[in-house]
Amino acid sequence: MKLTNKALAEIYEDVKKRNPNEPEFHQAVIEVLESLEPVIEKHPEFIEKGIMARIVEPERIIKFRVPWVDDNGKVQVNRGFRIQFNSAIGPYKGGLRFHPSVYEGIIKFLGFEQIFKNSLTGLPIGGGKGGSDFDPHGKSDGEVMRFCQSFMTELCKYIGADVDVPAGDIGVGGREIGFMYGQYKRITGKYEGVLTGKGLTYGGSLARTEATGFGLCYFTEALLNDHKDSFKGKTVVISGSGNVAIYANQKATEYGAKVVAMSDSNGYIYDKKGIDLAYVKQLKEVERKRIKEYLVKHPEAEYHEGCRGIWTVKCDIALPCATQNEIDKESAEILVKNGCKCVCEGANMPSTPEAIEVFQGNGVFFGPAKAANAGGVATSALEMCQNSARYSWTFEEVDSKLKDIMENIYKNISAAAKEYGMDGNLVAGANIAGFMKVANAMMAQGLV
Ligand code: NDP
Ligand code: 2IT
Repeated sequence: MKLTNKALAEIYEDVKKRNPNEPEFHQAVIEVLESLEPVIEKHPEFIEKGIMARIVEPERIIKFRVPWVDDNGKVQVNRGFRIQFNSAIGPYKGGLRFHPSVYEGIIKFLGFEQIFKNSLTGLPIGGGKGGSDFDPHGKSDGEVMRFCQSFMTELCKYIGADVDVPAGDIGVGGREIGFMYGQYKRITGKYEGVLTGKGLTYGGSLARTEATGFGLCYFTEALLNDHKDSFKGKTVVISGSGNVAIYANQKATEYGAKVVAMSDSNGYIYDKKGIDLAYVKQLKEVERKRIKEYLVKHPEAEYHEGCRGIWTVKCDIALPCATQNEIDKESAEILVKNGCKCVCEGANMPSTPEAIEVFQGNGVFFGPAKAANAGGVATSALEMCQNSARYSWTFEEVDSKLKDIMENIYKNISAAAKEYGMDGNLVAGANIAGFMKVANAMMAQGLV
C-alpha cells in the first residue's frame, strides 16, 4: 500500500476490515484513494465532512435467492445481488453480470467503479451494479427465461425508471434484458425505462449495442490523436469476443487498424490477415459457440488453448475487453517487450495494479476502464433520456453524442491529471475528475 495520507490509510484499513475476503473491491478502492491524495491535501473538508468514509460504503446492498426449474424439472438455486452504491448525482445506474464467479466482492468493485465512471460521462446517473452467479453458458432459452423471470420477480421491488436502472454486463445481453423487461412490466404494470439495452421494438436506443466498443475506440483515437498518432495502420489485439470486444473490433477496423487476435475464456485465435468479424459475430451473437470454431471457416488461422496467451501476440495497441485482472505483470511486460504503445481498457479493471505500473513506467499510453469504457453507460443514459421524452434519435444522432462524450472524457481527465501535477497519468485524472462532481454533490446534500 502506497497511501501516505493518514486519514485515507485509516479509511482503507476500515474498508478491508468491513469487507473481508473481497480482494477485487479492495483493489478498486485503493487505486482511487491513492489518486485522491493530492485532492485531499487541497480539500481537507472531504475528510472532515465524511465524504471519503461515505463514498466507500454502499448506500444499500440487496441480496436474494433466485430459484428456478431447469429443463430436467430439477430445482436450481442461484444468488442475486443489487448494490445501490451512490445516488448523489442521479438514480443508481449500472449493469447486471451473470457469471459463476459473481459474489458480493465482484459486484461491490463494479458498483464502486461505476460511481466515478458515470460521473465522467457528464450525465445525471449514480452508481450501482448487480448480478448473479448464474451461468448462461450451455443453458436453453427456456432455462435462461425462467431464471431471468425469477431474478426480476425479486429485483423489481427495488428498481424503477427514476430509482435504479440496470442494464447488461458479462452474460447479460439483449435476450436476458428482454426476458427481465417482460417480467418487470407484468408484475408492476408499468411500461417505463427501467432497464437499458432494450430491444429496438420496445424502447431500446439505436447504437446502445455498439456503444461500449465504439466508445472505447473514440476514446483511444482521441488519446492517440493527442500524441500525433492514430489507429490507422496499427496492429490491434482485443481480448474477449463478447459485446464490447466485437464492436471495438468493428470501430478499430473502420479507423484503419488491423485486429489480429480475439479470445474467449477457453483460448484465443490469431489470424494474421485480420479477424473476419462477420464470422465472429455469427459464432458469438447468433450461434453462441466457442471462439475455437473460427478455424472451421478459417483453417489457416491459429487457435491456442488458454486465454492469457493472447497477450504474447505482437501488437501496437491492446484493448482488453473480457474481464477483471486479465493482464498481470508478466503479460504487461511481454506486451511492452513486443512494442505495444497503447492500452485502453474495455473491460472493468482488466489490468492488475502491477500491470498498470509496467505500462506507466514504460511510457505506454494507458486509458483506464472508468474513462475508456464509459461509452456503454453514457449511451444507456441517452436511452433513459429518449424513454422519458417518449422519442427516439437516429443512429447517427446517438453515435455523434457518444463520440462527443468520449472526447470530452479524454479532455477532462487529461486536464485533471495536469491540474494535480500528474500530466499524462490518466488513472489519476479519471479518478479525480470522476470523484470531484460526486463529492461536491454529496457536500451540497448534507449528511445522508
Ligand atoms: P459478454 O458476456 O458479451 O462477453 C464477455 C467476453 O469475455 C466473452 O468472450 C467471455 O468468454 C470473456 N470472459 C468473461 N469472463 C471471462 C474470464 N473470467 N476469463 C476469460 N474470459 C472471460 O460481456 P461484455 O462484452 O458485455 O463485457 C466484457 C467486459 O466489459 C466486462 O468486464 C464488462 O464489465 C465490461 N463492460 C461492459 C459494458 C457493456 O456495455 N456491456 C460496458 C462497460 C464495461 P466466455 O464466453 O468464454 O465466458
Ligand atoms: O460496466 C458498465 O458500465 C456496464 N456494464 C454498462 C452499464 C449500463 O448501465 O449501461
